[in-house]
Amino acid sequence: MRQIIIDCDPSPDDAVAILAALASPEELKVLAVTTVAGNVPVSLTSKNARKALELARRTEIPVYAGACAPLLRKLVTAEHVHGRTGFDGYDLPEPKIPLAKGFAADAIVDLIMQREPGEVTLCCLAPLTNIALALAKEPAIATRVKEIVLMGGAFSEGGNITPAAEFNVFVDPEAAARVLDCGAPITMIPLDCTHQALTTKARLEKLRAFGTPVTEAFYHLLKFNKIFDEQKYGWEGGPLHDATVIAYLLDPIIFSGRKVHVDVECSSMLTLGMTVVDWWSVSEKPANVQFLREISTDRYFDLVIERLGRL
Ligand SMILES: [Ca+2]
Repeated sequence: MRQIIIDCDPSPDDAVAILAALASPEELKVLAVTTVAGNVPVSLTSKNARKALELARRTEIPVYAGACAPLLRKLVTAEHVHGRTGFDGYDLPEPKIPLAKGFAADAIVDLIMQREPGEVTLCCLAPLTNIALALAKEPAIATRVKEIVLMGGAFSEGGNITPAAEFNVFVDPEAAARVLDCGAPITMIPLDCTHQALTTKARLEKLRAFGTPVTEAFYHLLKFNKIFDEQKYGWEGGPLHDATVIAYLLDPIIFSGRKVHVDVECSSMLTLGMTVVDWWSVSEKPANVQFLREISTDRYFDLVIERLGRL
């Protein structure tokens, strides 16, 4: 069984990832949820994470709030996609559980260092600010984690916040660069995969058919959440980005890719936050990432929908 920490900025995608993990107790043990500023400010991502845990009746899982701004830059958020609350589209009750005491990056360090090497997997669904801060406090976490699995970046798909950059990397490119350089085993799931994974009407109806409070809420949240993407891209549905990280842990065969070197552009005005993927190893730099480029979308949705239906 993998012990995981989920670092996130909930929007519904992140919440689907959290709930899919909680619905998989044979494979995953969720040690904590840590939150960061990203899709919306950290006060709201921290609230949304707790709403998701209360919906799943898993209020024993601690939620630690983390960084309210990127390492060096002003925060860029995505209310234009997710609505003002980050959770627009379905009214979940205000959370009753309090935040856990302490700062997310400290909790990440403690949870990893208190365990044996290779026990904890970091699941990163947001700008990587908390992880970079944790590495700054205790660089040894890079050699203690089993793996870092992150949703972020893009290769040939282009960007979703600028023409060149994917949102999570763009918001805190210095943090992303620090994490990619840390030496831990890293698996990266970019837009090249997630833009194939669309919440079509048939998939959302299949989710709703379970008829539980969880599936009903996420039917509406995902439906609202994907309106922007449907209009922007002209697709039938929007990408379900973040749950790919949990799906990878549960069934890695869903994905394929290769080990490559990835750098992050941190200085260009034009391509800030672009992930430069050395697919053909032209730089001969050693690989720092397992970069996943293909996804079996039906298998992905079958898995995620089945897990949410358990709750
Ligand atoms: Ca996210």
